[in-house]
Order: sequence, then structure tokens, then C-alpha cells
Amino acid sequence: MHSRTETIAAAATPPGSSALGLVRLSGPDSIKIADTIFRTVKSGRKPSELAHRTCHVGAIVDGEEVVDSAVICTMKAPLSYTGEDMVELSCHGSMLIISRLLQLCRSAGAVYAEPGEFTKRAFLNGKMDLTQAEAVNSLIRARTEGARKQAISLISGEMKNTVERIREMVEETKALIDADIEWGEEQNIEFMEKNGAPSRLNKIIRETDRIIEQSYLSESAIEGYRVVICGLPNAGKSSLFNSLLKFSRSITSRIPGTTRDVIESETVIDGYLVRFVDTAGLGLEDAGEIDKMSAYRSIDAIKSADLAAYVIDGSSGITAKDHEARESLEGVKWIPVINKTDLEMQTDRRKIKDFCGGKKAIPVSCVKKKGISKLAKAITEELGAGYEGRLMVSVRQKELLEKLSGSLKSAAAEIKNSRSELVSFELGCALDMLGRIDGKVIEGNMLDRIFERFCIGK
Ligand SMILES: Nc1nc2c(ncn2[C@@H]2O[C@H](COP(=O)(O)OP(=O)(O)O)[C@@H](O)[C@H]2O)c(=O)[nH]1
Ligand SMILES: [Mg+2]
Repeated sequence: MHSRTETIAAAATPPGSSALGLVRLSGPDSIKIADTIFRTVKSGRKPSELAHRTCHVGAIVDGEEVVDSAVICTMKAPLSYTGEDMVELSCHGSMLIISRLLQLCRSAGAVYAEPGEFTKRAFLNGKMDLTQAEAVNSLIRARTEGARKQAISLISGEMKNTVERIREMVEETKALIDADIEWGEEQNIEFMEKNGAPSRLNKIIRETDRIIEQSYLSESAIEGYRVVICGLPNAGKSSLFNSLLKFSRSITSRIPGTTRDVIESETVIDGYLVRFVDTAGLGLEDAGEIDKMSAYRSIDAIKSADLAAYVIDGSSGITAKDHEARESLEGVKWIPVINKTDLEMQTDRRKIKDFCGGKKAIPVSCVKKKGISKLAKAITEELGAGYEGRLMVSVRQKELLEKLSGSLKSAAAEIKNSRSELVSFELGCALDMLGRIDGKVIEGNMLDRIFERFCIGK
């Protein structure tokens, strides 16, 4: 694995004009570099002469020229974010000053930091495990209370502790099996049962599957859950889209085929970011060219959704076209919505029940604004967004958790086959997956893939 040891420099504040800007250095030469570019105001002392982890007012200097006034804080390894020597300089938030300051750092021997390199170093120096490092990025990108809460609890070690707990259980079980292999005269299931390995293993499988089941993707929590509104033309999809957003984003009209493109807009419900997607009516695949394209776009949007709300026009009831359109929902989580309840309903309960396949349809009226908040609640419940005590995981972590579960289940199967060597092998694979989750095992360019998604300066 490639990881460089030079001293890195970066602006930690975004480009543009602001009251203050922060430039940070990390690496063995940080303080030496700061010595060439900073002097305290009164005593003219160099950063290396200052007590570390204290703040001092001074000037950023380029030879004799004063570039800006600034506050400095030096931190000696290992007592810093990265675990290396670090310097933080708060100057004025002008692009001219920041870029000049970065150039000065570079002339004095620093290299520009890559995205996430400070956090990557913190991870490599054992300041945090990989689940905590990934959560730092989630925290920065979080735009809702829900995502922030989860990210901060991951930084505090929620996932780290979970992985450690499972690892301990797997290691104990593997030790029992390995002892059997070494000392056991006969390696059969009865023998393994005597030391309790199978029941321990089942407990770990249950625990792992529970975590997978209750986890939700950080990508969805941060970028927003995609909820597609779909149904036949004129069912009131755009009206519902606008009602849920509480502003008139899409054009609505009684002329079928008003919505042609896929329109997206986001809102926060119960602290969770939801990205609603309005689509053109389904069931027009055999119509004119534009209707056809619109319908295909709708189907694509449905396929990539976290949830679909299928709108039924209650005043015309369920039609054969609805049944045809429902096929696009194959494999997608969806909820039925009956719209236009202010009009006379075509309420053939059996037909509705049959269409909904056991799901509870939510009645709304977009015109009277009735049932909208109930629907919003049903949506967040269906997404599981509001559920406390669930683990926010990245796509990467979820894949590894699934592989972990796979290895544990293979181990359980090999116990039944009385093949303890294979049980031990599978448990070894399980440990490898756990290691990749928290970074005890680093494989290929795994770290680059994680940290390239960070901001520069973090
Ligand atoms: N009475 C009544 N009409 C509605 C309701 N929701 C939508 N409509 C009407 O149904 C027509 C189609 O609505 P629109 O939202 O454009 O449907 P879309 O084609 O599914 O996007 C418009 O004339 C709306 O005013 C409702 O709750 N009650
Ligand atoms: Mg529409």
C-alpha cells in the first residue's frame, strides 16, 4: 500500500471570501515549515518556540513582507487529529491570502494534500478505525439532523464496537474448532456440539443478519431517499408531488401527458432527506414517440428508486391498465395511494385489495390537501428512516457484512458436514471481512477508493 510521509498542506475552508480561512499542515516538517512563514506579533517568536496546543497571534511572512495577520496553533505528535506534528493557521478568508499561504508552505517543503489525506493519516496512525474515518465524511456531507446523529454516533465508535464484538465471538468459536482439529480424535458434529461451537455460530449469524436487516445506506441518508411517484396518466401524480413538497414544482392539468420529463425535488420529512421524483404516466409505451420515451424514463426512475408511491385515481377505480403498469414495480418497494377521495369513489374493495396485494392503500385528496401528512409518515416508515437504533452503513460496508454472513453460514453448513477444517477456513474468511470493515485488513486500493471521496483539507 502506498502512503506518503511528506508534510502535507491544505486549506480546510471552502474557496471564496469569508471572515476566516484555515490552512493546516501535517507531517514531520510541519513546525519547521511554520517557522519560515510565521512570527508572533510582540516577541517575534517562531512557532517551534511556542508551547504546543496553545494559540498565538502573529503574522504570516514572506521574507520581510507581511502577508496577513493570523492565529497559529501547533500540535506535537501524537496529540493531534492525524497523530503527526500539525500546525493550524487561521488567517483571513481571502483566496489571495490562502493561495499565497499555500505557496509559502510549498516553497518551505510541504506538498499539497490529497482529498481526505488528513483523515487517512489519522486512520493509518491508529487515531480511528476505518468505520470512524468513513463517518467523518458522512458527518461533513450530512444535511439533515437524522444523518448527522448517525454519523456522530459512528464516529464515537458505534460500528467499531459492533465489529469488535462480532470479531471476538468469531475468534472464540474459531479457537474452539481449531483446538478440536489439533487435539480432537474424531471431528464430527457431535464432538463440535460438545464444545458449543454450533450454537455460538448460530448466535453470531443471527446477530449479523439482524444488523444487515436493520442497516440503512449512508448514501441514501445523505443524498436523500429517492421516492418515485408513478401511476397512470392523470392519476394526480404531479398534484401529489407538489402537495408533498408543499410548493408547486410540477405543472398539473387535466390534459393527460402534461409531465414529460422526470422532475426531482427534495424536502425534509421528520429530519430525513427525501428526494421526490415526479414521472410521466405509465402505460403509454405503445403511444407516440414522446409518450413512449417519457414512459421509459418513468420506468428507469422506478427501477432506481428506494421507494415508489403508486397513485391510483380513486374516481375511476382500478383498471386493467393499472395492472399492466404495476409490472414496472416488480422488485421495487412500493406503496399504493388512492387519490381524488374528494370525488365520488369507485370503491370496489376487492379490486383494490387484489391490486395492492396485502399492502394498505393510503387515501389522499391533493385538491383538499387531505391525507398528505399521513402519506408522508407512511413513506418515512416504509423507508425505515425514522427508526432509532439502526446502523448507517456505506455500500462498501454493507457488501462486506453480506459476505461475512455468507462465510458464517458456510461455516455452519460445514459443521453439519462434520468438516471442521472447512469450518475453520470459513471462519477465517469471516474474520477477513470484519478486518476489511474496520481496516485491520487493507486490500488493494481500498483506502484510495474511500478517501478520494473526501474534501481536501479533511
Ligand atoms: N378532484 C380532484 N382532482 C385532482 C386531485 N388531484 C389531481 N386532480 C386533478 O387531476 C388532473 C390531473 O392531475 P395531475 O397532477 O396533472 O396528474 P398526473 O398526470 O398524474 O401528473 C388535474 O386536473 C388535477 O387538478 C384530487 O385530489 N382531487
Ligand atoms: Mg404529471
